[in-house]
Amino acid sequence: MKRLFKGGTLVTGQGLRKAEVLVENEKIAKIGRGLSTIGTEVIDVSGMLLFPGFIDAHTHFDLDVANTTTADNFTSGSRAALRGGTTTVVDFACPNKGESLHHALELWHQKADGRTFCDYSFHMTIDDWNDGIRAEVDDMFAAGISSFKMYMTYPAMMIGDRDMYFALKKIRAHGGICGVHCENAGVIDAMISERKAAGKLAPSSHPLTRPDYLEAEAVARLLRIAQAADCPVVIVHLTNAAALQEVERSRRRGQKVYVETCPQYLLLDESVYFQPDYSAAARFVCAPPLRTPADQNALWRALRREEIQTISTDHCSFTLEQKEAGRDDFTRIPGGLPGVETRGELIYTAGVARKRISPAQMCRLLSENPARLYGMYPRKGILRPGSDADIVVYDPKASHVLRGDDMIGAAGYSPYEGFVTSGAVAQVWLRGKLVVRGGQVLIEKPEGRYIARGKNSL
Ligand code: DUC
Ligand code: ZN
Ligand code: ZN
Repeated sequence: MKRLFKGGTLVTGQGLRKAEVLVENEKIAKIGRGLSTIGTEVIDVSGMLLFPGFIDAHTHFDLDVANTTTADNFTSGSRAALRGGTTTVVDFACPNKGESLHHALELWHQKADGRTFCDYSFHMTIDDWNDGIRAEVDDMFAAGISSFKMYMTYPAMMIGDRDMYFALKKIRAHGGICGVHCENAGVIDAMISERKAAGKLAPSSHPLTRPDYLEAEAVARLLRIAQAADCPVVIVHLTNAAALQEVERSRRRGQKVYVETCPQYLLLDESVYFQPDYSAAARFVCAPPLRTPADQNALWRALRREEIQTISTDHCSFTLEQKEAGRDDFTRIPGGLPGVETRGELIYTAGVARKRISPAQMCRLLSENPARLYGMYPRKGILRPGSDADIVVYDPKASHVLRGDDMIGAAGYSPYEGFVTSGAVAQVWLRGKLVVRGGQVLIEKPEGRYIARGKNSL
């Protein structure tokens, strides 16, 4: 089957290019001008932008958190992702402490295989360090898992400095990469106990007990540990200006550091936690918390200067009923926001249409850089001959209002209720097949494939 996408403008990591795209079965066969239409189905994409399928390298589907399970499993989460133009997700396989990495990998395959609408892969979480896990890291690379994750907070998953150092050295020996959730666990814990003792149990205590400088402290400490281990790291979901300064300091010393941020930190601010209505505030609880408008500006500036390499979502969805668990105690609110369904339109609107970033930068942030960083390039992340034909057809002239009621993800609400988009995802093609048109997912059954990954090439 040959299809010719004609009349559109390609968005590449270098800029815009008027060209036709010939797709043959699952792959891109040719890109050029005046390509022959003989024997092809012509897809008229006049006036449209064509992005490489977006990659979301930070999702949590079907994850048990705080005695509950995320609203989205791999099926509902990946359908929502596809609808928003995301054709590949990289989720976090997460062993319980004491369990093997192999067990976690098997479990995540059980959760995802045959149930996922978009292509998918896994990072592996390391929350413990011993000879067994050290040996298993070798096996992970053999299974196409070249990226890992560690937490500096959350008692169930956090790892100490010593073990983090050993784990980073091991990952470095393979040329792998590690993402780290950076927040200072001890002081956050102390501040939480102070607020609880004072009877201050509302959602407003959430940001007050997880301040920006305690994220910056953890970033600085991680980067010194990474310096000792001589290992490149990714600061995941970076939220604020103080943390960015620590990254810049370590880059000036010559360290290789990558930064991810998320739409919620660019578009929402901490004022939402101070609403008197519990449900209105609790729906925004995530960690790290939303920050200030000044932090948002610092993140946009850093995106424009290319000090931040990727925008993922940290999609970790809970219904408002699940968020009720913290009505009498903010620490029991399951943390996380839905985001996979809206990332592309949010970043196009707030970034490209408002001229904070260029279309080429958006292409790099959502597609090319995550593909390179996580070892999927050039199969994913770029429109070029030989690549998977994952294509987002974006209509820059359309507009619609984001409504929780219209979302197909399972959270049942959107943090971006009422947001007016500039442009819209018009079509999504997954490996040469039309899977979304006009907001409708057209396929009935999950067709996502597991993507074994190689080394970072960013
Ligand atoms: N933060 C959240 O809010 N949810 C999931 C994990 C995380 O780090
Ligand atoms: Zn995290
Ligand atoms: Zn996360």
